[in-house]
Amino acid sequence: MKKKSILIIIPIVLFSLCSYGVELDLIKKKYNNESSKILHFPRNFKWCVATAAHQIEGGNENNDWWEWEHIRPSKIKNEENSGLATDHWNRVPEDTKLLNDLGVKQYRFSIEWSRIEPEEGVFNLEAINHYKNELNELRKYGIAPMVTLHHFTSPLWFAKMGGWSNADSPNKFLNFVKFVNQKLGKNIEQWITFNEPMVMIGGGYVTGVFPPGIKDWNQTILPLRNILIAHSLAYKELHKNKKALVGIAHHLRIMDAYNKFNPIECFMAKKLSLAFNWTFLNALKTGKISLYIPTKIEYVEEIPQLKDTQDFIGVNYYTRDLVKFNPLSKEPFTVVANNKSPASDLHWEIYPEGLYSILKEVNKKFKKLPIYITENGIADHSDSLRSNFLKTHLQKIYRAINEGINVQGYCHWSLIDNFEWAEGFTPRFGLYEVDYKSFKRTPRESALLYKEIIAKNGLFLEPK
Ligand code: GCO
Repeated sequence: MKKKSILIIIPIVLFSLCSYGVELDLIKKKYNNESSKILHFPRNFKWCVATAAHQIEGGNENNDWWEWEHIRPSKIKNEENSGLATDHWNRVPEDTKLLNDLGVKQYRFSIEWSRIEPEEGVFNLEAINHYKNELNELRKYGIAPMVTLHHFTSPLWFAKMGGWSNADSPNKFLNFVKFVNQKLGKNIEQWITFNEPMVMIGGGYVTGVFPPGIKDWNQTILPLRNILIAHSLAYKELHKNKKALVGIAHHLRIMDAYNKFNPIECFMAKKLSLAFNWTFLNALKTGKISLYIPTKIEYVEEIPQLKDTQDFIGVNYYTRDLVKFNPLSKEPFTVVANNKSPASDLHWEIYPEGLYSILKEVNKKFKKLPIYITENGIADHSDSLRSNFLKTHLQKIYRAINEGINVQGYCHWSLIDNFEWAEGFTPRFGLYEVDYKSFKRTPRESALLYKEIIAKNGLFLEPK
């Protein structure tokens, strides 16, 4: 009897250790054998890297960001502008070879709307053929595309009509999506309609660091609802292809109180997280937009066509913010970085635990949907942090997967250094360094590590 009960107890203890968050790899290490030294990811796990058109192509002169970059006094650090960026427009075969050298299974990139539709209703066949060729290059190496249709930039003609504040903006976007789907849809299975809509709305209408540079909470409502509607129209259009998977790349951040014993900071951190992280995702699940930030904004609207219009959850994860309360200052609440922790060149805290928390939260809220990490990376010009950043964040993904969370893939941001929006070219996010004079791409140590991880479909467990 005794022996039998012990045999039953051991697996229960092991499982409960896992479910109480003991890292599975610690248990694996205890039962050390050759295979347990590698954290093996699922066989069909999609190793990927991500980029965005305006940040790498160069010469995107016909969109709102190009105009924004040339406003004086400049809105961009060091008065820079995207200019030729990394000259990717002229180097697609070369850069696709870098993807193949890394061994990625998937490549997330964006199609620049202002190239495809330079004037309203005028579609550029040369531009669409350029992207058709890019898809052919990828197919040569068996790399699956994940195509982003809107990565922050809009055509100038669209911006001039009021951009996403214009009630007709969803239909304008749909015309573009229909054209791309008609020309390229049969070669693309996975789509991202919008990249980080809350960052685009926050930057464009609250902080003013993105075009159109408005600083008015009340002016966030129209763009929020129009982008959601635009997404739902695109979702329907793209699903004309039965195999299409359509989602959004959401920027999800951990928001904690600066002082965890300060109830006001805890309260506000929760409200900001709910607003920034979950408003959009919840709306695409329930059809109800519910945005509330105390003293700033309150907006609720039911739009039934939004309901259940995402096939996966795209997670862009970078860091954690801390919410500070100072009743004496004009702006009592501020969001700051945690300067007590290791951080990137942009002073973003390196916080891999946050990715695990986000994955658990997404899984709890959207159980049935697969998750793709659509961006994760670090500004690290010396490449002294990126390898450890990769390992620690992948270990958290590994743990989540081993606890039954359905993470299907990981896109590292980014393949190559690129134009980092209002920060200009200084932040270096690339696995490959770019010399902006010669446009030479040079693999960093971290690129070799990522290549090895992909080849092994897993990562080595380091002796502690
Ligand atoms: C974003 C975008 C990328 C950035 C990357 C680093 O999150 O702003 O998706 O374009 O370059 O995230 O900030």
